[in-house]
Amino acid sequence: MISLADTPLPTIPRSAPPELALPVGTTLDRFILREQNAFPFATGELSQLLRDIALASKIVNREINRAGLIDVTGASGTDNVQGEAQQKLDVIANIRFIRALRNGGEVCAIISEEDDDMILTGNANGKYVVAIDPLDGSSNIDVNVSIGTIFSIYRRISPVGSDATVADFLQGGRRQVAAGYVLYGSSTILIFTTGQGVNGFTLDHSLGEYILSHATMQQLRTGSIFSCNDGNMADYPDYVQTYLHTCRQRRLTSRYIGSLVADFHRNLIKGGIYLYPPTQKTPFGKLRLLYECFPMGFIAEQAGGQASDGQQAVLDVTPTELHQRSALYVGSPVLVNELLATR
Ligand code: AHM
Ligand code: MG
Repeated sequence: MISLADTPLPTIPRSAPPELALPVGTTLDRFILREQNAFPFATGELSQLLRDIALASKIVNREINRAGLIDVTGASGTDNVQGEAQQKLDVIANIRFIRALRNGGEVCAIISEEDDDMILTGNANGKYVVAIDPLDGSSNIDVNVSIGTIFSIYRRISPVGSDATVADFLQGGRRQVAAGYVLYGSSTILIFTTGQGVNGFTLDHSLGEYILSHATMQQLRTGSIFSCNDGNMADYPDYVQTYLHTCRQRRLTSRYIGSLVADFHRNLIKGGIYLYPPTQKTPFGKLRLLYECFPMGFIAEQAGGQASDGQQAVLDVTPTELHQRSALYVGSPVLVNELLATR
């Protein structure tokens, strides 16, 4: 029998800022409150917004888990703004997140992968805007493979009390105040950053609570995994093909799920590089800058990783359109730099 004396004490990572260091096992609510208290003038609105996202993700998680039972798999019969067929769960997740953010009151506008136009929430006094991919990795929904939610939060630049504008979303990746993702995998995990490092919270289903499980996450400097859609190889820029050839020569491991969240998360923990280069079909890259590349770039950099569009740090790309696409190379800094050195 294990006695309490045998149970190892919770670890506080040495790199966590002292005011934010909390032991593994802390609830998300307590963690958010502690982060908020570290900022003397914080009003609690961003904290509430993060709680709204967490709540919506629990509901989406429930829908995903029941998917096979309640006829929510398969195509919905509609297309999104990119002309891609929407899955029923894409649509359901979109509704859940928008409803949570609208009801919360802190958000004045949302852009979503599933909606052509900016959505005004009716909360003109909300100080924040949110860019979201409610359910990423659509092709995996029907086959029980990991999928995710990705979100990015900005403080609005338009006057509080007025309607939000597109410019609120086009501030640039370095102006994000928070970003994160939820991975619906073998467990459900919420990872986010507010610019104070990256922390991960695993959903304890019996409690219905997210619990701090991955404190102060650090991207391994290097690794042995490369992740890309090999079928597109012939379309990739020459330098990417050359780099991938060297990965094979070095006997690195190829792992590709086809869900950005899942591929990114694995490489964050195990060390590796994720690549989505331009292709003939998607000459500017497939991934969306505002709700895929920027949030993942912010998380990567906060964890000590690197994210590039092939020309510059992805966070330095100037956005001009809400649904703009970008190439993305992200992960362990040694591997990303090796790739960029082959240009
Ligand atoms: P989605 O937002 O429509 O799901 O598309 C984004 C996804 C990423 O999660 C994934 O990395 C990529 O598209 C997979 O694309 P492909 O099937 O072309 O490899
Ligand atoms: Mg997506």
